[in-house]
Amino acid sequence: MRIKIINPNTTQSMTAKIGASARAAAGAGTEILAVSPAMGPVSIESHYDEALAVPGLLQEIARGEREGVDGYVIACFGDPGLKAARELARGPVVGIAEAAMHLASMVGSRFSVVTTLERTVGQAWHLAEAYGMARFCAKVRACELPVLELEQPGSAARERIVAECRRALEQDGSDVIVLGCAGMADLCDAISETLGVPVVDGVAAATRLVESLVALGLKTSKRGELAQPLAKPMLGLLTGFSLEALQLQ
Ligand code: 2AL
Repeated sequence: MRIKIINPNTTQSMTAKIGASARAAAGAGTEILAVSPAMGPVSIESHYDEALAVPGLLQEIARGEREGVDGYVIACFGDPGLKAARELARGPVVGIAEAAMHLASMVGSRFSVVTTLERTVGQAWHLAEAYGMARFCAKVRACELPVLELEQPGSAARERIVAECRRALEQDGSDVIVLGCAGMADLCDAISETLGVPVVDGVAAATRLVESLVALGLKTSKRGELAQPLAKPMLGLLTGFSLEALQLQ
């Protein structure tokens, strides 16, 4: 099967890291295509960034549909554009926050999310509530770490994340850590080994979940809310986003 992992930000080094994490998680015989959109913000750490990342992300879903991709992962912890992507895709689409929170709820009693900037904490709570996961979420913690610092060799990112994870286990009453950014994917095993608790990287979690859904023949339901959007003209800068222009009708 072919699974497309879309890093909705446009930083190629992060896309390569995300692709490596997905490949390490995927089973033999699964082809992983890791991409970032042709346009959009270099990192996503505000509602504005998130909104502007979605058009490029949807172009990648549309391209995947034309190429017959079996399923998709949205590899940003805000799960931007998840429902819109499901409307375009025939196969399953899973967001990394959604995947990580669900799997974390199955391997412990309560999890703490450790994320980047304090300003993204509200969005993580919003998703936990939307997914019915808030009752498993003890706390969402931020390291006050801009996303792109995770890409800088020699930055203190890893130490700051480990320190915050330690505080989470000591103070939150949690027994599982959820990493709150796709750019933390490469740190997962080392943090788990250091702390001795399960640490869930959403990229690996979502990749395995999409594989399972595809293997089970479970596609996105096209009855009701997630049916293909109604065809209509799009004006201005968005003319290329009509279903006709995307060759989806
Ligand atoms: C993210 C993420 O996963 N990718 C990105 O650009 N921003 N999430 C976050 N909480 O900062």
